[in-house]
Amino acid sequence: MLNFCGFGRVDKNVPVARIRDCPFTINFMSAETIQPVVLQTDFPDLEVWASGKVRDIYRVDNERLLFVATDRISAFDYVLATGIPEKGKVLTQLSIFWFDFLKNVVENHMITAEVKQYPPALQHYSAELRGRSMLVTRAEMVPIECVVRGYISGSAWKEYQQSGSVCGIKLPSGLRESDKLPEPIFTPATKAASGHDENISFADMIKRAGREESERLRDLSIRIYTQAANYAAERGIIIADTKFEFGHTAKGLVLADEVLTPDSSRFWPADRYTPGKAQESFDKQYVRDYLEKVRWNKQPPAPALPEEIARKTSEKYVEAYRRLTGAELKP
Ligand code: Q0Z
Repeated sequence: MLNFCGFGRVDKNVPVARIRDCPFTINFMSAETIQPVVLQTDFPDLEVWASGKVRDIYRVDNERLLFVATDRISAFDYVLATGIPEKGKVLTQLSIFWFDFLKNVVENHMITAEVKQYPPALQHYSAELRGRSMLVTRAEMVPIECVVRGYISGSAWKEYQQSGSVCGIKLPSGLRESDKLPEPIFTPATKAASGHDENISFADMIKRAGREESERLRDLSIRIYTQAANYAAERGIIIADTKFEFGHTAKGLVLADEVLTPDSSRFWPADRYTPGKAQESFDKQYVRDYLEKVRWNKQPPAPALPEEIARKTSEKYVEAYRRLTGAELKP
């Protein structure tokens, strides 16, 4: 059983917040149901395949896995004590949107997200799984994080200031933090023992994955990013950078894991874009501002968030989903 949790480890002994429809009479005409925030999943008859800060993967059978996105949120490397309503649904449904949007460019690992089409053994979890899960084909994963950057930020900005290069790619001099790059660059990384990703050069990637595969992954990653970032820009969201994961299945090379979500990418609100400094985060800015305000020392345990911060953050995730897809989040 793999565990990718690192710092954000969720204690499996903590009681589970099961999702159960929670009826509240809103008015005389209708009884609406409120879905509780999901901090943990627990499917006792399924084997955990991998667990991350935000998502849990279960083994369904030899060929298939079940991805479940919780409402957990991480900031400054730790999972916070408070969940963000709807966040797991946004991550799942945004990935589904992008898989469809990108199907002309690349195959993907998704089988279905319709719970009714899941195997019979999963049907008694349908309430927990609806809207936030995906049945996928198990893949032989490529052990490289395929990162594409259209703007200079984060670890790339640090590397550039020290060396003028990022992952061995020489960049023009005089770039400011958050500047748009002349063209998107491919900056692969590996999962280091520390749990943090370590940037590697393309030459290093070739040593690990071979030339043909590396060139294919690089060209595909750049095409995917370019198509998605151009689309998002028309909708007021800058995708500054993003991380893709690929795997091999019977279909050949497929796009796997989550794609182009706020958790795997930097989303910036285009109308506030101001190069020369770090940018506001589309989704996590209220959370970061709050954690700075209370002067959390960034050591565990991570604090809880006030209800208003969680609610406003939830609204940002849902807004990103709406802007990018033009549709409402499904329940
Ligand atoms: C993805 C990860 C997560 C922790 C394994 N189709 C696939 N087949 C086999 N393995 C994976 C996939 Cl996507 C796979 N990860 C990354 C995701 C929680 C780690 F939700 N690990």
